[in-house]
Amino acid sequence: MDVVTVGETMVLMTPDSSGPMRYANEFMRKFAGAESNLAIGLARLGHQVGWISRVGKDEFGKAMVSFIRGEGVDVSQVKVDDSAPTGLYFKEFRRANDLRVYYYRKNSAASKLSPVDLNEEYIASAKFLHITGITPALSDSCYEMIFSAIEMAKKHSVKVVFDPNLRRKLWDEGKARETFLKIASQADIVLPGLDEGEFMFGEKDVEKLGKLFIEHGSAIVVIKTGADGAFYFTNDDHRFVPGFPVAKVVDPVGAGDGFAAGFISGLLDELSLYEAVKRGNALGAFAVTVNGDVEGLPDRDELFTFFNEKSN
Ligand code: KDG
Repeated sequence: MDVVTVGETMVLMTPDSSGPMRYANEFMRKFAGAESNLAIGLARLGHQVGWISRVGKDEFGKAMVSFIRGEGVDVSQVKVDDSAPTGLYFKEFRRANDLRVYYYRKNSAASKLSPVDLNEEYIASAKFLHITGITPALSDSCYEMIFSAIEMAKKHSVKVVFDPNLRRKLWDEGKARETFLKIASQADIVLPGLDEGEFMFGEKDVEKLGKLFIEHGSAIVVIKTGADGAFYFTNDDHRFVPGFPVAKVVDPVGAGDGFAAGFISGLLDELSLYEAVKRGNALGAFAVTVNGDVEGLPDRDELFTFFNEKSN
């Protein structure tokens, strides 16, 4: 296994029309979750990825697992729970630059994830463990599970990648900050947006922020600044890597997961940090061009064609 990730995926309902959702009568049904988005992005690029989760014993759970398996992700560690439903969320395109999400995920099957759902050998078989700051917000058992997963990874020298994915609707602010700082101090690689970095350390200046993350314990931190690009920092190096402008952003949700998939793919292919961040930026740009979190993510051929076109 190249990468193992763990977290909740939900049924995603998107109205066919924009505007207030109360007037919507028709919806598209998709699946989305930061961790499975990352897994799908990596699988499309040919990497071996496993997703650990729980789904309800219901039609949505069955369809979700088929979809993620169909994308080439290993789902052998997904458990089916007959006492809780698969989570659901709605994405409302209210008006330009006003996208809202509504969760129906409380007490979902995935919120019952706990340390017993982790198979230590499975985690040990990976090069990277990917986690997000969404999962510890879902329940006490999810919180515990995340720290057990980190502990298992560290025990077997599996590198921990932390993508904060701050979802304010799920958190008490103080608890979120404390949890993110605790995870960041244990992670090898942290991938915050600039706003998330500011949330964690109360610092807006990107150079100072990069330094704070490194002092806090990470070997690599990549601070994303949206379409502009991203800055990477290590103990002895830092650089800005420009992004790829997109003519029309159709759906910004999932851009960060695309970035994480591209960046980790670059590390797996042993690219330089600069090139790995560039691949992350490219996948972020692909993700936003299509409605849905993962539908726009490229396979290897599409990605290389994109880079060739950009260099001509
Ligand atoms: O990164 C996008 C995902 O975060 C989103 O589609 C759903 O996982 C999700 C969440 O919890 O918000």
